[in-house]
Amino acid sequence: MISRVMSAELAEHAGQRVTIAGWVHRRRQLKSVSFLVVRDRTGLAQVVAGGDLPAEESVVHVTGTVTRNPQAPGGVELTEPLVEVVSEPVEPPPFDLYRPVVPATLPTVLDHAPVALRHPLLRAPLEISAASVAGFRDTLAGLGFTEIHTPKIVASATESGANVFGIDYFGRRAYLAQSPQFYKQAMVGVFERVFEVGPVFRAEPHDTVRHLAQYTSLDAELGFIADHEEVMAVLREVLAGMLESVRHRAAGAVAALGARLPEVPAEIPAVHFTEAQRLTGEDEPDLSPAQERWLSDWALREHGSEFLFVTGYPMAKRPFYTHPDPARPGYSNGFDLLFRGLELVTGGQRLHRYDDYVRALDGDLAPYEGYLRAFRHGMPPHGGFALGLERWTARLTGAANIRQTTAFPRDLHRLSP
Ligand code: AMO
Repeated sequence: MISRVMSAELAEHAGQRVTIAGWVHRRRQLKSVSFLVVRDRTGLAQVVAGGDLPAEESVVHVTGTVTRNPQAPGGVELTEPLVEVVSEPVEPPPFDLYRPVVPATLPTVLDHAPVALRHPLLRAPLEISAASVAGFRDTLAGLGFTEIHTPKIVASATESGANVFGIDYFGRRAYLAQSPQFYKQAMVGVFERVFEVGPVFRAEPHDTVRHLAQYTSLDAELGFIADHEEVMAVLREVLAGMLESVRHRAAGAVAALGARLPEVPAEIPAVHFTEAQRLTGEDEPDLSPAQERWLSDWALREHGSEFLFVTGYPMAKRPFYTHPDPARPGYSNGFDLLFRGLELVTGGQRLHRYDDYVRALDGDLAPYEGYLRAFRHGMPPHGGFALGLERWTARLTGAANIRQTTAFPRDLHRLSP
């Protein structure tokens, strides 16, 4: 094969003979002329072809002359082509991948994900995810954070015992990690500032549009803070950096989906939990999804912000590692971030003294022995947060279901593909 030219760069080669490679996105046999549309990772290229055309989703190399044609995508097409079929499909795709709108329901798309995701509109959320993660990494690296990788097979539940997957580990009881919480805290003792991008597991018994049994958690943790507000300030920078990266790295996907990207205010508005209860007129110890939606609408109305921090959740509703508010000990130095009606991030300040952990765990230390070792050897005041990548992408793209933003979702019913 002559060195390969990508479809997006064809116009730079007008008049030359070049080779492209990709999949037959569409074949169109008209009366006087036939076209092949070839799809590669950068887009589509039109080929003016004669004779029999290979089936859709065939993998092809096409060598042809780059010829200007204002009507072709990108203003050029390949003429006088030599088409070599590299790999032929065994069966047609489950639906026409070339239709501008996806002509299939979500279950059909998910059942056929390895091929369905080739549709440009189904691929687009994954491009936005990838760009978001790149922005997360860039921003935190720029702020002196070190990327870490922690075990996903662990000895104890981190968040609550209720939704943890138990597994057999060489004959011992073990669990799939619900979060990297304990390890990221321990690593503050090593690097001061750390982050992780990784899978986490929740045996969610609910079949909802916002819960998965495995999702990608974007975690950060930092030491030497005064309180949770410093964590919130870092999170603000991270959100801005993620959006900046999406604008640059995934502009095509954003345009294809018509996604409206939010502004991140210089200071994201915050309400205390008790104030949120007063505003919504309810006094349950947690916020319901309806309250989260109401508060998001309120933040947009009152502060022109699509993001809202709710701070100071009751200690009773937060995990044992949560630091109380020194001024109001029944309430925490913890926060949630709501984005477009949904909880996107949880975070806060943590306990950092060994004796505080002994009290918080009520003496039941055995399952946490490994974790607690960090605190026996001096830990600075610290805190952090975790952002659910699929929820973020769903909210950015307007996807009604979180399953539209992950290639191979895992839920109550889905273990394959
Ligand atoms: P939490 O359990 O609130 O906090 O999770 C953090 C964020 O992860 C996302 N999320 C989910 N996304 C998809 N499917 C699920 N089943 C699911 N569960 C949670 C949400 C949520 O805001 N260790 C703490 C974080 C911290 O304090 O640093 C934790 O895991 O977007």
